[in-house]
Amino acid sequence: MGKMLCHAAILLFIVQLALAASVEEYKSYKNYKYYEIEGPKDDINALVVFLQENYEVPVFSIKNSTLSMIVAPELVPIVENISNEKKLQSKILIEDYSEIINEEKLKPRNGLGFSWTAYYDIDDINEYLRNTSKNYPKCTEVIVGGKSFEGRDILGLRINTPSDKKKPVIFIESGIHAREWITPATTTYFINQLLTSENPDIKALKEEFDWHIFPSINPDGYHYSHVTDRFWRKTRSKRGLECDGADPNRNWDHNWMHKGTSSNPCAQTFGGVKVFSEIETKSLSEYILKLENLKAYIGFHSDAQMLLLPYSDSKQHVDNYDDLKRIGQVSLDYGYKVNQAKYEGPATAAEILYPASGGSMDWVRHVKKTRLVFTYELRGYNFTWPAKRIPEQGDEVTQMMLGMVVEARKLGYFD
Ligand code: 0X9
Ligand code: ZN
Repeated sequence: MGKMLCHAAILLFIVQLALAASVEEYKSYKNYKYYEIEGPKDDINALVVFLQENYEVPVFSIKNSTLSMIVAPELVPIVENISNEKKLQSKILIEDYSEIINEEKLKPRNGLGFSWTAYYDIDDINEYLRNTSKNYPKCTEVIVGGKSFEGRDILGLRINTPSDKKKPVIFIESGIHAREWITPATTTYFINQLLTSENPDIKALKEEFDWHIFPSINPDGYHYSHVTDRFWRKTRSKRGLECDGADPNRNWDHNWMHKGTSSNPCAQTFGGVKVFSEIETKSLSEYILKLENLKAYIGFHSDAQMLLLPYSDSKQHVDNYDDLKRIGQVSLDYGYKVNQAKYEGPATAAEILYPASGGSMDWVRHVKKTRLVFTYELRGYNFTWPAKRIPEQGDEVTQMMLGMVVEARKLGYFD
């Protein structure tokens, strides 16, 4: 008996150790610097390749030969040395990035329920969807778009006001990239607008379509970006000792692994071990395949401030490119009127961003043959955006959806 108890105690100790090791600490990004570096294209590219191959750079982007990135304090001497050697113009714009991250953090709930002046983790978003379906039982229902690796349901809200007619379906995919927090926030804002706005145009927008809206289709990654690493992008799938996760916007079964994607499991754009290796993309694709009368598929990302058209890995234009360009331009014009924020495009990602294969939009267009597919890259600063300014983008996106529908209808896409 004594021996058994002793074994049990040892076992308990081992389990506790394992649990302690598996709880990852919150990554504060204390003293991480935000850099902008200008110089000849080749030198800039060489710097990015060198840093990426040898160190961890959580966020970087290159626009008009300016490199923006967030780097760890211990990397500063290395970046400075290379910049001096190559005569690159480097400046630190933010000395401590943790201040930006903390500013964005959850506010206390104050018993006021869900709002659009704070960012909420996945459980709160799902609770909002469930509560909303209870508050609007006649025209809404909670829908399950699929499953996540950690066993969460991918929840969405269907808004379909009762009618004798079969309505065109519009699908909204949001939050495929975990760290793009503004996308779930504007998506729930848009849901709220559809359900509560007194504006006759928005009321018509609600009534004339069968909306399937998913604020966060990568719920594990989104949760991880709240509790552990603000700049997490991928899913949270695990493959033994390999780096966790895969990029869910490189994992769909269209031209998988062709361009703008990596076979290195630690890379931000890791395409997965095979097509649809991620349960999130596989199960959501099955949901989409079953949808009848799907007329438009909209994806929300941040923060390139662009409107992207299919296909993402080619500069070749689809047969209805001119229509998509016209519809997209009207959508952007509607959005512009709200805050005078200018978006690039509409154009293919290969033309104005970078070529990237295996994305959801391309798969929907190619496999499901949906004629209207758009990816909106919303606004932001290195994937952050002040919580108090969520309504600004929420109103912009609402008008963009209205403009898209108005012009697409004119061109006969919902007949
Ligand atoms: O790289 C991406 O997946 C998107 N940019 S982001 O900075 N939000 O990660 C661009 C998506 C373009 N569309 C597809 N690749 N389908
Ligand atoms: Zn994205």
